[in-house]
Amino acid sequence: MKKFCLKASILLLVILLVTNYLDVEAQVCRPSGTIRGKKPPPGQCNQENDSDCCVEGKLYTTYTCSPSLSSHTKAYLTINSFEKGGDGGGPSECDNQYHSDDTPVVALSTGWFNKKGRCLHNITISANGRSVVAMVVDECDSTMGCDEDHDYQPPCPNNIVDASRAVWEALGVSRNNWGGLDITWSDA
Ligand SMILES: *[C@@H]1O[C@H](CO)[C@@H](O)[C@H](O)[C@H]1NC(C)=O
Ligand SMILES: CC(=O)N[C@H]1CO[C@H](CO)[C@@H](O)[C@@H]1O
Repeated sequence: MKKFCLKASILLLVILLVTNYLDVEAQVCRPSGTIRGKKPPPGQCNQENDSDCCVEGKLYTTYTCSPSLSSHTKAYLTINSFEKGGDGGGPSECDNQYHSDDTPVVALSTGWFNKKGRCLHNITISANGRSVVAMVVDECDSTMGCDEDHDYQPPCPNNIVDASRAVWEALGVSRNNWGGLDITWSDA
């Protein structure tokens, strides 16, 4: 009986070690939860430039992590206004200020924002054979959404670089294609 217990616990230990090792190896970013959409009150949720509004009852996945970084991390570029009254909501989280959309600034998904760890650091964004250096000024919150603080927009996916129009211009994207683009980025 005693011998069996020892064998069983060794086996269990091995299984735990192996699964733990595989997890670290794969650097998987799993969802952290879900949010159920609430209908924006009248006049809320600025739909300027195709911003999404939460749909009542719809489930949105949340993340505290982003995909792991490489020298050319794949991401999805979206457009945001960092100006007062724009679709970005309040001032930027890094410096509590608004920014002109004529300057190349971005918000990053929560995991990449790294608890303000990239605040006011620059990243290089590449697409279309061009690249642009942009400053990180804000978080695209992957952990929360569908509330007043987030202008009743859904939580951010975990792989977003949300950029001012200056970034879109610098990448040479024609105006009617602004809004969504596969890019790669790295720390500048
Ligand atoms: C990022 O770039 C801006 C504009 O070129 C520059 O003023 C700033 O010092 C840079 N930030 C860092 C941390 O290098
Ligand atoms: C960030 C951005 O491009 N905002 C634009 C959204 O649309 C309005 C109206 O077309 C423009 O004036 C903003 O510049």
